[in-house]
Amino acid sequence: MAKTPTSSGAPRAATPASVTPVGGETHQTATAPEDRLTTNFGVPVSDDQNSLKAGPRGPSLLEDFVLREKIQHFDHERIPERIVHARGSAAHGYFELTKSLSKYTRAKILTEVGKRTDVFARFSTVAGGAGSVDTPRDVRGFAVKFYTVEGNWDLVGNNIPVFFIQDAIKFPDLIHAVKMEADRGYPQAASAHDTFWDFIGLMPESTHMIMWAMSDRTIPRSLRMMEGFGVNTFRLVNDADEATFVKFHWRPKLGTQSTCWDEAVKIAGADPDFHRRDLHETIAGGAFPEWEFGVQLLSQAEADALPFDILDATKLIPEELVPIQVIGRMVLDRNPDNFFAETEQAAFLPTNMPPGIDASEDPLLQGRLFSYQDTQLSRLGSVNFHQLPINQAKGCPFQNLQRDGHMQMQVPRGRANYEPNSLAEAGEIGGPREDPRGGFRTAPASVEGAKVRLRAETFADHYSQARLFYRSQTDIEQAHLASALVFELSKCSIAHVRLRILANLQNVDADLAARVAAGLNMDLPQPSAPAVAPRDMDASPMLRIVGKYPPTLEGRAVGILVTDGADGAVVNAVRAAVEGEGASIKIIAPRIGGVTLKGGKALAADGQLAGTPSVLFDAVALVFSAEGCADLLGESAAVDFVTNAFVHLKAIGYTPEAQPLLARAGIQPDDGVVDLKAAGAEAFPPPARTRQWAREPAVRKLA
Ligand code: HDE
Repeated sequence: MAKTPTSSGAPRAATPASVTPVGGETHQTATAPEDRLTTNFGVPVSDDQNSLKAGPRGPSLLEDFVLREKIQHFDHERIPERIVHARGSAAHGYFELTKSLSKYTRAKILTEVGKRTDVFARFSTVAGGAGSVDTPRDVRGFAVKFYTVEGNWDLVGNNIPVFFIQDAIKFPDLIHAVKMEADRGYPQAASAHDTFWDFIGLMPESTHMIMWAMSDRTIPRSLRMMEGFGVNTFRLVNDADEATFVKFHWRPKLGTQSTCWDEAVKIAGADPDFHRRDLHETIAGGAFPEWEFGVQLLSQAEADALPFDILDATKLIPEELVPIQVIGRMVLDRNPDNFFAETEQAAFLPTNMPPGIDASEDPLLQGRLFSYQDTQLSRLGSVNFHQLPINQAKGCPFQNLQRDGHMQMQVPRGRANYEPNSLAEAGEIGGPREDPRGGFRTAPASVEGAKVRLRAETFADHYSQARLFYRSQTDIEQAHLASALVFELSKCSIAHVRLRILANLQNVDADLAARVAAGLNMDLPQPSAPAVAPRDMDASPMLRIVGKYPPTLEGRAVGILVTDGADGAVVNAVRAAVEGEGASIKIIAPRIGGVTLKGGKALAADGQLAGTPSVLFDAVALVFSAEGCADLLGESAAVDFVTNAFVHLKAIGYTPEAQPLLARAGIQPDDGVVDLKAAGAEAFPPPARTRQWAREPAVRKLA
């Protein structure tokens, strides 16, 4: 039968409330003005299903402005992604000061105890594109925008306290080297390739950062479980214009926690959005991530007494030398309403500093002071990007005599767009005026010397702090670090690239170099000649993760794999024990419709086994019936579920009926494998609070 054209035309899957079926066809009734779909200029749209055609089967007409506007807007929906840190996730929240720094700064954000200031925090990977996965081995960005009453303060940091290079002029080279190789366009979001390690081998100043990058810090368990660092040295400036050097630190309440490398790789396949989902879901669920905010403060004299230069971003100040004072906290309690408008359009600028906070002469920071403002022009396309809601100064008004430009959203009033002007004397609008006392004043640091392109000699020691980091790690962490180097260098096809790294590593630690060489099955070359002989420093246990790990299940996720006929009482007991410690539970079943428990009660599933592997959890429990277990013995997803939980050093709780699956997976039970019937569900949380480090030598050959 020929289809009769109607104004609303296309068949609809469901009948919306406002649509009344008439004579077998659907017709839109009048819609209230406030609910109306309109064009961008407010013209009500009568039909959003069909374009305008010359006859029902004829060509579309150019005059269809509704179609053209919609398609044109769609065509331009993307903006250039960030050249670095393209992949990111963000949240809103607040910062609360707990201790005043009024002796050191006049910034209100650091002197008004108890005041809550809105913040927007964005976490990111560095190397991958906007659509890349969340869990590569990579440094993480940790950028916080404080909407203070004296203008925005952007603290644009990383989850690692030092950086690869000392001078901004090398940044494009570093990033070109780590990103996809120029001719082939791969690998994405990975440092394990020739060009990166070629550059690193030729830049010994990167060695300290490489120690951090190869540690488990670069495979974080969650964005909620990362430290953050301002990295560069900044200044605090008080009312008397006296300056104090400052390093900024964020410490997660849940502790710094990481994944295993094999796990991170598998998470990338199981859930490429692992970190983004985790942040969104926990905030939506009301478990708000929280960080302590701390500072290390140094006078000029204290800075001068350090054995390294605080203007060198490849160096940290050990906490044992200058303690971190905790002065506040940040809580993230609201997800963005719109990813593009907020997370994507957020523009962080290290130049956003309120009066009382100032930059140092760190040559890396100096380059950053130019770069971020500049990059927004190509990314956001207009000098008016500060007017986007996410970038606006929300804690105070912003007003000046800058005018016009692409996408001016404001309608400035009056004739005066210049300063000075005297129009106020004629009763007209004069405009805002400078404020010599309250305005931003640069710390009056003295500067002298000839203009030179030189690296300061105080920057020349490239190995002492790399050695400090490596030797401060636990045995487990040292083994992970060495193994990461072996993994990465094994992906390099050019032999001399590997050799140069081995030559440099010997200046860090002879044992580390030997372990990596053995892992590569290569002979150690001659050590490279360091510009300055490395010194031994006192170990800094604060640089570890293992041992600093808080023994808690809080904020973590436990998966319970169930089968038909499973004992619901055990499921409930595990749930109560785990949720009682602040962790979340997901029920995983062979089929998404869930299972029928012993006694006939239905239990809904949150995930299906094949799509919900154990890599997505911190610990797992197996609550099976004997028949259910027998069914799973031929299911590789079930065997992998158990094997991976075991080799990723997780606690496994099980009912005795699950034993055949444990046996099929070749599990040799240890302290982290808990019989839920014999020991009770309450025996499960203690081993689940941490990884079973003692198990590792039995499941993995580390370098
Ligand atoms: Fe960045 N960096 N960076 N960076 N950076 C950018 O700015 C740059 C550096 C960091 O979530 C870009 O808006 C130079 C150190 C974060 O939006 C760009 C140098 C640290 C983010 C840029 C550095 C960072 C960026 C790209 C060497 C840790 C993401 C998009 C002098 C303290 C912020 C943008 C967000 C982003 C330049 C080095 C952290 C190109 C030139 C060191 C967290 O402007």
